[in-house]
Amino acid sequence: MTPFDWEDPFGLDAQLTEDERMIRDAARAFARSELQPRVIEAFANEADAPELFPLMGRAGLLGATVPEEYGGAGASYVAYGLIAREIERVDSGYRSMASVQSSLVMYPILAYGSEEQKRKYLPGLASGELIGCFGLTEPDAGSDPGAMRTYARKDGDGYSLSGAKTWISNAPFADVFVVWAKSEAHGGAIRGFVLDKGMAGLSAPKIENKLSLRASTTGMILMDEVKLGVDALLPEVSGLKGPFGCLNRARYGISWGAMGAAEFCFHAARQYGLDRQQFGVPLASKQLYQLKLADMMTEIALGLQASLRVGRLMDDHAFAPEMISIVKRNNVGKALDIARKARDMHGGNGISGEYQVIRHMVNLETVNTYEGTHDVHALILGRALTGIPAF
Ligand code: TGC
Ligand code: FAD
Repeated sequence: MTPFDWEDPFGLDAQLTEDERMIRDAARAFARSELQPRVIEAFANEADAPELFPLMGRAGLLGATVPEEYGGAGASYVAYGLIAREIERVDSGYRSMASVQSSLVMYPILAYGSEEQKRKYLPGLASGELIGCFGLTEPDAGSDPGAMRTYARKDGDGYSLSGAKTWISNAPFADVFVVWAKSEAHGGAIRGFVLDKGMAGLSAPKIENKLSLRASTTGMILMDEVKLGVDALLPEVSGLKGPFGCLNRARYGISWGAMGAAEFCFHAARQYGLDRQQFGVPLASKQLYQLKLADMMTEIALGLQASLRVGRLMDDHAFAPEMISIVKRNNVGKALDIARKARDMHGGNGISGEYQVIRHMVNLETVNTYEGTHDVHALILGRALTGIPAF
């Protein structure tokens, strides 16, 4: 009989390719040596960390699925998910920084950009010399991005872009801004534009005092008649399917990342229960404690298998966006439950930054909201189930 491995109940490791295992191990080593030592202080101080991008780039963690000719690793979507899991095992904010760069900035340039745009931006984004952000959400258009007001007027041969985006990861220190706007020249259709830091009329103030995801910098993108040439337009996509195509990739990565955060909390709660004595015995000897651990292990094992399945389908170009809604919604919701339980199982120590479970817990509140809220993904599934859009 095969011995049971509580850290890998369904043998996920054996379902990976040699390359995927190597990438996973490199991401794990990087997360341990570069991210873990700085995260407690970074979260406490709400510190900006643009210097992490070149480090992540050198470790091959940015744009993993992008072809090598543009500076990426040409790796599988499963490998990309494994990277997200290892980074988010440390902090959801660090995973956010990397997944925005890979899925929301590099992907649209690769999938919808001109050859010139790909050559201009992708190698620098892959190495982390350039930092990217993605502007879809607006103050009055969050779950309903089709209600956006940002507008590109025709201006000579090019465009003049005005509007405000909010809650934008990486924006305050970004070099490259992928912004979605309604375009006069295209009959009001939503189009993607690539803006460069320093353009007249473009600013990106930081949103201060977040109580979640504090290790990741978030800001606004303010655009006051920013003049753009025709070469700023992403030529190959029109309509909301442009940004949604990027969100598919990022949401999928989040489904793995959230499991990484959950694994951290589960492992911490298990060890705490083995070490902590109450009533003369380890807490882990109590049935209620074991029940919670069993539930955690079960949800993580199921969630990882589901993400692996969706990743394999993405690699085969055979996925439906609804599959991604299932894994984003379920894995993040389960991770949030696990983090809350782990916080409780640590007793008073659970609220201390040193034990780290409460940081994961408050981070996962954001993860549950961004990239489509938990309820919006339920409605996407509800539409698929009934044929009736209930948004
Ligand atoms: P709807 O009518 O459903 O669709 C409009 C067009 O888009 C197409 N489409 C998709 N294409 C590809 N992938 C998908 N997942 C797609 N979903 C829809 C659709 O076929 C249609 O195409 P066409 O050619 O017919 O025009 O659009 P709707 O306006 O009814 O919206 C529905 C809804 C609510 C599901 C959608 O708006 C939604 O997903 N809202 C949530 C918004 C969201 O997720 N925002 C995320 C902002 S970015 C972010 O949070 C980054 S955090 C990053 C980090 O730090 O990690
Ligand atoms: P709302 O849409 O106002 O929703 C509020 C509540 O109403 C939620 O509970 C929601 O589920 C519910 N609700 C909404 N519509 C319905 C409905 N039809 N039926 C029932 N309930 C509904 N955006 C970007 O573009 N780029 C980024 O890089 C980015 N990074 C982010 C980083 C952070 C830290 C955060 C917090 C957000 C980020 N976002 C980003 C924005 C994020 O995607 C939005 O916050 C999210 O899409 C929800 O929009 P909203 O905040 O306007 O909430």
